[in-house]
Amino acid sequence: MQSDALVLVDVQKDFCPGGSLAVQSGDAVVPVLNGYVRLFMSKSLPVFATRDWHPHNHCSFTAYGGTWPPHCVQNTEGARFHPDLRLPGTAVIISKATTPQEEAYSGFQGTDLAAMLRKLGVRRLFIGGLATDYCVKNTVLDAVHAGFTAVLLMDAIRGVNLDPQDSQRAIEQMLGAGAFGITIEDIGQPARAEQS
Ligand code: VGL
Ligand code: ZN
Repeated sequence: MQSDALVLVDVQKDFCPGGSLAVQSGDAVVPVLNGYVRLFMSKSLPVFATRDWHPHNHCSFTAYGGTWPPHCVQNTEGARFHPDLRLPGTAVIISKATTPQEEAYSGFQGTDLAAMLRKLGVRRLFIGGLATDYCVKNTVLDAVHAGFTAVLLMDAIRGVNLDPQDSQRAIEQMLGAGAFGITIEDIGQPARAEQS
């Protein structure tokens, strides 16, 4: 559909195994998201990728009164997208939480994302990535509140789970707010092993 866009949330090294704020099996979203990217590119639909892009002294870091270890610091290795993510050259990168004093879990918060989507005539967003219980959740909820139809990619999300139930609760909250849940088999070919 002409009014669809794919939104990849924070598929960054620091949220994957080996990173400073690693999400369990965070890297498992990568091959699945690559399948969605292929599908959207084949239909010439826009792809957006958000990234957590913190200054070194960001308020979410423990040393500055926050709850997280330093992660996704601007221009560091950990802030890079996962190397296996096949981000198209045409993908629009949305940097968020870029100022020291402000946390922003949502890709819409303090960014041009909504304006860019509206300019393109996008009405429905397919959203997946990291982490289910923080940035995916807040991005999906903001999408719904901004009037977009939000489709949660159930097979391409993983959560931090400070409490083991957090991801499940986040999913219930998103679906309860009006988001739809799908897997790639609902809209494309069944997933196959990645070709190298
Ligand atoms: C995120 C915790 C801290 C996320 C970002 O991308 O979900 N989580 N910063
Ligand atoms: Zn962060």
